[in-house]
Amino acid sequence: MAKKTNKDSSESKKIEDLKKDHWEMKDTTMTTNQGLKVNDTNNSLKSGERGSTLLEDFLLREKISHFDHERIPERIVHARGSAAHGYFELSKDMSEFTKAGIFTDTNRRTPVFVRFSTVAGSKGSPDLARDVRGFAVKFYTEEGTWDLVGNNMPIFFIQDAMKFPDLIHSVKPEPNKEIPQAASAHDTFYDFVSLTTETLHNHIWAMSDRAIPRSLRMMEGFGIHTFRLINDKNESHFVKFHWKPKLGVHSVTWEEAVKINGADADFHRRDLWDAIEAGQFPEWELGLQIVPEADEHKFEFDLLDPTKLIPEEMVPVTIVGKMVLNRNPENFFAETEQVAFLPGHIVPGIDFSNDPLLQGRLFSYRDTQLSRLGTPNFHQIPINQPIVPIHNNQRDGQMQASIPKGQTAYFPNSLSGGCPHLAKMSEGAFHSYEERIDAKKIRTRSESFSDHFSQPALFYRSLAPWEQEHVAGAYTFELGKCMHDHIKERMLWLIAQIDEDLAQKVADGLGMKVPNNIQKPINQAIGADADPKKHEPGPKKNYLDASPALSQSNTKFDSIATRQVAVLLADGFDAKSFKAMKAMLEKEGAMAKLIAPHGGTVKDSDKNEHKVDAAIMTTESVLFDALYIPDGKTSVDALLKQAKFIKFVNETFKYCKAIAADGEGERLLKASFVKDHMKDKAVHVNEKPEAFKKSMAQHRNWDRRSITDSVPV
Ligand code: HDD
Repeated sequence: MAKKTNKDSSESKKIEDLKKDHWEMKDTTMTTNQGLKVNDTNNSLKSGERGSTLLEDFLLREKISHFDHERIPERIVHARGSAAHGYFELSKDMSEFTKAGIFTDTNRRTPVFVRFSTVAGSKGSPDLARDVRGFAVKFYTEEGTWDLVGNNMPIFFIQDAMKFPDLIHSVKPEPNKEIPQAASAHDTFYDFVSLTTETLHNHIWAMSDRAIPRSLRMMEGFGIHTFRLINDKNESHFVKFHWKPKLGVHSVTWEEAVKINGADADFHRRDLWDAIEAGQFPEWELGLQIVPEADEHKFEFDLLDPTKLIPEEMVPVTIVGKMVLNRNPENFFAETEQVAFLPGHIVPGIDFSNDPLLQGRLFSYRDTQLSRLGTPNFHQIPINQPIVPIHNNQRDGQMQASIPKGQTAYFPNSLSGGCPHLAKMSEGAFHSYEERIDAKKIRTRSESFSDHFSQPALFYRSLAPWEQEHVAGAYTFELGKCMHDHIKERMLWLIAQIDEDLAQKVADGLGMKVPNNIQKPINQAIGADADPKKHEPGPKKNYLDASPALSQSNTKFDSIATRQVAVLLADGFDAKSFKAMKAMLEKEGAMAKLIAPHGGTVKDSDKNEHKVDAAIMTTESVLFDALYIPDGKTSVDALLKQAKFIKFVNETFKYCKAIAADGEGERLLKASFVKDHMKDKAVHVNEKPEAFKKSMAQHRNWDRRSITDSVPV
């Protein structure tokens, strides 16, 4: 078992390590990269005041040349991302299953660096694209670095890494016109999906609200693949990793997402940064689903198939610890851009399974860092360095940043006393799990991977009615953006295999019929000589009526912490009602943001000045979780003069958010669509702040949704 460590010193190890590479601007004089003091960085060296610039100007050349090379290739997928530092702390000793120090030492705080991302869009694409979110965690453990490179959905689109380039080429902008950016709603993606039925499970998740999170802090994370845990007796158990957010799983609606992308393309990035700066540290529990080796074949699906989840109702998730993100990076490029995650980075006590998607990933990530970061020495970049020392005979290469001493760079040697010498397993060396293998070398897909409809159907059945409506809306939107009817028909036929009502709703929206005599789209993920019948997805099976854990309607609704409340006000607003509401919001960790007809400050009825957070022209309702209008005649008179305040109220109502008004504030509601819905359970006029709090904690009042289509915004 790993030795016990001190909690605080272990958490700060990576932070201290990074400090060696920090440098500050404060109290410094400008120099060149050679340390030469610079006295003019504004003018090039010329032959006379109005003459040509001289080639001799090394100051100009150094500055411009460095600038010319400032960019590196963006990630081929997951280019758009945001990251933070933090720690993982174990609460339950798991030494029965694994010898990994991170899962056996409850005294340890393991430093982590976590990067969240969208998949399809470029580096500058908007945050609220309908997309899977990457959830990559780098654990700097005492036994070396472990990367858990997951997503916010528990399954993946394809079963074999060999299909990854096809999947990504189909969803990326179409190659002739480089359109559309950060969007799956186009023909090539649906051409591929409809011909590759294994994609349907991840695809229906991507059509659900999971693909448009309210915040990166409010989404789950999953390791997806089945991995192995290995204990000190070298026994293996299968395991799946789950991250569960403390704030619950919450999303925005698609219409909001579209508007947020225009109002604040950095919505998620800003939200993560601001929460950490405000000391509201994002937090997740880590849960493990553990399956004994002996139970490997007890399921209706194959544990090695990454398009399948193990319902929590079949194998419970054991919470073993928590992760807290408590520090923003110092520099986006040095840390967030240059961090390199590799699923192949594991530590003793954790091992791979034969999932063919995982196996291919073990190659791809190292390979991609070579072109992205340009050198096999990418592990020397500060953010990528482990917190334990490295000793081996690998040498040289571009950007070698360390200076290995001595005469030898080979093993075995006697000239360096045989060092670095090999480590025994008893000294903590890694040793691959000795899985027994007796098989033919064969290029095929296991027939046990052929059920493609049962789990999408389980997912859809498990959703609340409002979630199901969002799924139907998403399919309709996405297919509505496709130009080719034969692709839409194939999709409708496939959706009908998942759920006939769902297919009918989508067909109605598209103005089409669900085809029943279509030539079945066969599973094309097979070789040219394989027998398609053996791989054809059969009709859906029902081995579990519903998995409540899959629905966001069963998430946490116990807190309004970090929620953003728009307070609409102008000079003369009532000091007393505002103070009571603000006190409640502050106590609960929510943020009151003052929105006024102008920037600067506003005065309350007691003549106190308050700083305005945003003038109405610079902000939009979709950036907030709820709305409050304090009492005050002159204040509300001023709000009524600008139609955008009424739009603000209408939109807040349309997207089913909580609204509160005191005294005169009711007049703004009465001037809006809300006037006929004052009895709505999440509209609070002259009620105690507690009532507003309860509605906000529900995230949305979905009961309202039957009327919201008619709200004119
Ligand atoms: Fe991948 C990046 C997650 C399958 C090839 N992937 C990347 C990132 C995440 C994932 C979160 C961004 C890491 C970061 O923030 O730097 N990828 C997944 C998950 C998968 C998956 C959860 C399936 C379960 N990926 C997958 C396959 C392949 C790749 C099958 C190739 C065969 N992924 C890559 C890559 C990337 C990458 C091209 C691009 C940038 C990078 O690696 O560092 O190698």
